[in-house]
Amino acid sequence: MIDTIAALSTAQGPGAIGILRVSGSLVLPISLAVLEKNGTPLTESFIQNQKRSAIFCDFVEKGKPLDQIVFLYFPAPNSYTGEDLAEFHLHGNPILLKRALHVLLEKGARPADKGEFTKRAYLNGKINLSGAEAISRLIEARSKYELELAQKNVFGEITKLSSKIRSDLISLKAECEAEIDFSTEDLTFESLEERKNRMVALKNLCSKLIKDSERAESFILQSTVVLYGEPNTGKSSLMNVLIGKDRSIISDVPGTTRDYIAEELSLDGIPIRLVDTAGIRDTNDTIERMGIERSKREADSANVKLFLIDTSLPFEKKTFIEKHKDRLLGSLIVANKIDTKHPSWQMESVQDFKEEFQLTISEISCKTKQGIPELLELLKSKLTSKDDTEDLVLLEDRQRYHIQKIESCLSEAIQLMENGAPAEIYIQEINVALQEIGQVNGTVENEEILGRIFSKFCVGK
Ligand SMILES: Nc1nc2c(ncn2[C@@H]2O[C@H](COP(=O)(O)OP(=O)(O)OP(=O)(O)O)[C@@H](O)[C@H]2O)c(=O)[nH]1
Ligand SMILES: [Mg+2]
Repeated sequence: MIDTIAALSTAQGPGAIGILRVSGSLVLPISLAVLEKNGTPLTESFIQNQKRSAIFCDFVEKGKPLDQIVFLYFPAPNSYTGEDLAEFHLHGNPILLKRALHVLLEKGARPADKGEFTKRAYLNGKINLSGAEAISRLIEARSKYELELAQKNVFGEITKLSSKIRSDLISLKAECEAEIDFSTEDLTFESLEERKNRMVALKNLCSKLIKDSERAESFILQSTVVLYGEPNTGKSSLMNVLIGKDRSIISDVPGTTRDYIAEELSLDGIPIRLVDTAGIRDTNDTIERMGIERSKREADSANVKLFLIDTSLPFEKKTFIEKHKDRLLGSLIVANKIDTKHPSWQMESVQDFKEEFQLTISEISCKTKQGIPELLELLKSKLTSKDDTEDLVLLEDRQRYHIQKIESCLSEAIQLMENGAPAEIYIQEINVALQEIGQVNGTVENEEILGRIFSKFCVGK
């Protein structure tokens, strides 16, 4: 007898439909107690005959219809959790859904804990741990980029990688065992060297995975967007417009911002660190020069650079290119002050150099806010563009921990081999690495660890 859990599986708040999900041994009796069609309770054989099909019927409380619903019954083991499971698709009114959930609880279900449906799916072998974690990430993803990484993992990227690591470790282990059990006469220097190379390759794969994943995470956690350009182009003004408050001092005196200023904000769910910098110019002022150096460093490490230009000044393409050519390639140029633009600034006349340097140019005015929504769209697409991030894989902290352990086991084994240790000795390291890789996809049985993993989920998942 498996206790029966129930929860709202769709988002809180009004919606066209809201789905209540129930899983466990009592799914069928509970469903029979609340479902009617044309005033007659549904029968068990009717539901059994319509398994995994939509049944249009009424949800009733003590004979009183609450809603017309679509009901789906998934008998074990062919369900998300691997247990008997039912979905009640009601109209998405939060009060109605709360009432209906209450009725299901009265009939014998209990409220599900966070992630309990997925935890049951894992315990019943429906999904591995990496898969479960990927689903959680998929649901919670706050940006298009994070979503893409989560999708890769839902479709088994981590499982694939860990299977490869596992099979390489197994063949290394088998080779070492053969050497221990049988004669070593046939072993040549080349075959040992070849084994070591394979260990090194596997260790490098783990290191790359960890590094890539850290990079992916830094993109997800926070991207840095730097505003840079010559003094007085309106960097601080744009900073204030984007964060919606007067953070940076604005003045018509060039060199107002003397050091970089950073603010954190969220752009449609993409967390960014926005940095206003000191205008870049030649100066004899030591403090300002230090500020410019610091600003350049910020710009170099940014994910996106917004290079501001002042269109109220005469614009001469040749001089501009000469002055800035090192920084132009792939830049996002923000042509500011178009409310008062000089006749020499024309989008048409910069078309050719736009192509040459693969520039994106956005015309804005911090004063009238013209072009700001378009700039924000551009910025968002830059931040979530795949470019050089296409191959990255995202490991959850737990997975990264195990991969790191494998990496250090392999380092140790390589070191031992290089010092002439026999296979009996370094096979220990391979054995530990094998235990670790098992944990990535899940041979985790420890209730506390599982509790920690699934508590990150939302209720109803
Ligand atoms: N007309 C007009 N003036 C602007 C616009 N944006 C900024 N300004 C003015 O340009 C001057 C310089 O603006 P800041 O934002 O301080 O420029 P900055 O690039 O931060 O300058 P530094 O900190 O000195 O490098 C100020 O007088 C602003 O009011 C705009 O869109 N239109
Ligand atoms: Mg400034």
